Amino acid sequence: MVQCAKQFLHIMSGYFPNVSKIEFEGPDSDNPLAFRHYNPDELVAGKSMKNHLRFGAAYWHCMRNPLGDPFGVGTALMPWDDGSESLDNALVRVPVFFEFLEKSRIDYYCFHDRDVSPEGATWAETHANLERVTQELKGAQEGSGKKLLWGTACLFAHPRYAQGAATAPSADVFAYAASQVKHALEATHALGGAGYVFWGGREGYASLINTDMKRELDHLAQFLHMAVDHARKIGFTGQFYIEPKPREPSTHQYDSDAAACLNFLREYDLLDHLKLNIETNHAELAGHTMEHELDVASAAGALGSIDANRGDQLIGWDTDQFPTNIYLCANIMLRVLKMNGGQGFTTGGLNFDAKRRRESHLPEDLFHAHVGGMDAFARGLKIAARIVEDGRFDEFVKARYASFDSGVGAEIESGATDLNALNSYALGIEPPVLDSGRQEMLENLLNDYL
Ligand code: XUL
Ligand code: CO
Repeated sequence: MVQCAKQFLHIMSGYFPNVSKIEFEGPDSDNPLAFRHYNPDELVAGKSMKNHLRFGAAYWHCMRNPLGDPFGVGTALMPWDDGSESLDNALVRVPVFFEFLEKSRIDYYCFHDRDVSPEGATWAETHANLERVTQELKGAQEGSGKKLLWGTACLFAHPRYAQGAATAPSADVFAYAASQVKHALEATHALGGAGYVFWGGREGYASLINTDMKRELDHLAQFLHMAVDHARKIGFTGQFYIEPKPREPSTHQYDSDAAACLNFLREYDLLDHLKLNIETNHAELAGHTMEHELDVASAAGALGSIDANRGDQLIGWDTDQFPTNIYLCANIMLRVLKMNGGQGFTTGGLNFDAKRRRESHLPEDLFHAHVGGMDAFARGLKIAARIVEDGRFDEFVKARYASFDSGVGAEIESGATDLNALNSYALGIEPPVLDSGRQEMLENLLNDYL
């Protein structure tokens, strides 16, 4: 009944009556709800902007984040939402979200199981709720052409996961988590998801005083192997990802950064099955730059997807702000353009894992936030494409390492030499003379492209 009334409201005016479909109006537009740079079908380096960028919206931030903080309750106005954890209310949110995707021209979305469907009175009812909402999402996808970039399971919000999920000290909690992932994976598969993410919610520890780290890591690896095996059984061929983050909610997360994730995947023979989903704010919390994390993942052939947001240098936590820094977006897109041997994203995309500030509580602020992020990345893409096309950075870096292209350098790279041979070689040459690294010259050159 409630659902019918809400749907009637939608037919009358839409859930975002103050916002019409966002159009590309070019850089001179003064319309705050128009794209100045993101022109979805415009070709950049031979491919449409929408196919380069593969923007995704996060169901959790758009539909479920009330914008609360530790000092105050949520401020977000969501007139369609009755605030209940009912299945009816969950079903009401689906067309709201798809109207948002349609009007903002975002082609993909991502969700946790518990963002889209509530826990039931029993565990079986919880699964049934997800199946019901999955049908609704499927219908909405078919009606709109929108696609699922990735799905995931929320293994961190419910009190049963307070001490971890796959790394909990309780085997029954592990079993619940496994059961939850089975269903989340099947929902993702039913929706044609291009990927499935494991972000290590509470897979970490608050203190080592009560923790068997080795055992917990072994369990996490078993868990991921089971997910990979189940994907095979049900025919899911999407890409699995791990999303690194150093802390929050745990004091120490096992997936602390790209290097830690890669080491874990390699140690447990999972590197063929999982790539990394790198998030800007997480990179910063790990004491790295986003560029560093992307390069670490990429060097291992494991860069898969990106959670696009930003942190705040004055605040030490995961603020999940919308990306606006064009310099950073250009540096990110430089790396995306070079992914997968120059193909860019294949399964991945730019998911706005970002939320409005608590002060931006009106529904239309969702649009301002995403339009700004999309325009910032559109500019980043165009800048990056010019840099790649000009080739001056690539030439400089190639020339910097040219001594490894032939002679003794080539022998070092191919493993054809040893310490004795290099000792004789070093004794026979003049002391090495270095060329300048020219960091400042290159920083100036980068600014020229902006
Ligand atoms: C948490 C975070 C998650 C993952 C999905 O910081 O980034 O929302 O992206 O679980
Ligand atoms: Co994220």
